[in-house]
Amino acid sequence: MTILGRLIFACLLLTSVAHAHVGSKDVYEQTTAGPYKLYITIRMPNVIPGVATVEVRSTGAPITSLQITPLPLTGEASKHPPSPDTMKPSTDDPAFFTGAVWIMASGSWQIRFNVSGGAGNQTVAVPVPAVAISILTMDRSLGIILALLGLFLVVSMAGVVAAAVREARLQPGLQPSPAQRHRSLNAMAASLIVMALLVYGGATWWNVQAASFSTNIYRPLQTHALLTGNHLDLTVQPFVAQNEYRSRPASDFIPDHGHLMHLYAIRQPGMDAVFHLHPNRSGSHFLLNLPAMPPGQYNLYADVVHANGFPETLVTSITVPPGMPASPPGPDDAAGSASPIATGELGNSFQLPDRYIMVWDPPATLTANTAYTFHFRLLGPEGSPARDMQPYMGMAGHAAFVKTDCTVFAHVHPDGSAAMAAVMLANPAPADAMADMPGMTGISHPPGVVADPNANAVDFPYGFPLPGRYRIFVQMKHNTTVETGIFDATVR
Ligand SMILES: [Cu+2]
Repeated sequence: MTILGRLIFACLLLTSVAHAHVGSKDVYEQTTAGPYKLYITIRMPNVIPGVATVEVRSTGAPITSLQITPLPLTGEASKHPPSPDTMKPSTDDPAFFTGAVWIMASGSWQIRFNVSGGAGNQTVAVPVPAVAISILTMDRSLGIILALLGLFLVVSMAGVVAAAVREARLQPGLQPSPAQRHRSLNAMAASLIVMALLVYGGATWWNVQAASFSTNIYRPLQTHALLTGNHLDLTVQPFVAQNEYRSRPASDFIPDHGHLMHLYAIRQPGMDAVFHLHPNRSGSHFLLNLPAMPPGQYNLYADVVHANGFPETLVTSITVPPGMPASPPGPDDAAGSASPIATGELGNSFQLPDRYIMVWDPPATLTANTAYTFHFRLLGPEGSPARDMQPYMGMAGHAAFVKTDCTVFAHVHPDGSAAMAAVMLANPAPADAMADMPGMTGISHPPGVVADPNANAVDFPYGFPLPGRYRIFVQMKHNTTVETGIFDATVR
């Protein structure tokens, strides 16, 4: 298969591995708690129950003690936190803390941080979706060793039973009679049958447990796309589990930075056209009249957040035919284009259609599973910093990190990779802090809002989950224009 063919093939298979985001389970958050500034990395386990490891870098007021508590994000259990665990400061760097917490059940969780220092005590919470994404399998050689040891146990047990029946009541020095030998053979056969039944029962129990665990493996809600003319109809199917707690409806979504759904459409395989759109809900359908789009196959990544703060990225695809009719884009919709990934890496300075320039100041090296702050700036046509900046959907910028084989998709904000709606559930704002932002009625003022027209730079905390090639789509707004800068990254 050619590289192109393999890419298309991988992209068509992508729905099998997914998460809140796709293939990007760790949570990176940059948060402030009073005078304290924390860069938090939460590495979620692949299996539930499992251990989440937590790292915190403190850059604000000095911290003397940092405690962490895992608890459900919503519901009665969220009001009764267990006793907290204390994070350990690093011996070489007292501003770097590590810790670990057990996540006991799947669902919408938060990790609460109790921060203490000279500037008093503060609390801040980071939402974490807890899902099993793999089954731990036994190493083959370990399995063979254990099977041989098990066989040895069964055979020795039969030997012990046979010897006991044959010789337990025999006087020293005497030989067992033929009748005793006969009885001992019968006893050995009977004990082998009993143990075979025990082993069989154990294996059946194990298989039932393993089958029930495999149904716990997370899959995003099934989503089907139907394109008629330029009318897109996304049908979202609820996930119904025997255990009601694990069910996920398709009708309980809450607005996340002003919209029930944030839909990224990325043309395949070149990733050379991207659209950030906002369909409207009608029952279990999301509807949208598409703007002008170049023809081709598009992967759709739709971010939604359930009422309990559990975020999901729904994945499907559409084929846009040549000459598709076009509707005017919505006020928050944005589009961008670049040369296809196969034609080589884009530079760190991206020329926008209105002659503005978006610049990426990349870290010196990029390695997988490392927490970074991604820094972007918007320059005017003369190359000086843009002076007409506006918040885009309440924030200084929005970024999507997408692996070129489609196995990773993460929609990240200046606060981090957690869904903004879940962050707000985890950190309810006091009533007087409510801001009346257009389209965000009833939602507390999101952190990270830019009100300064000269603030032409944005930071995104994030870490790539896997080595490979990625395309980064960054959106910033100036005046009434939403700009989409596109950059390439190779991660080792
Ligand atoms: Cu966003």
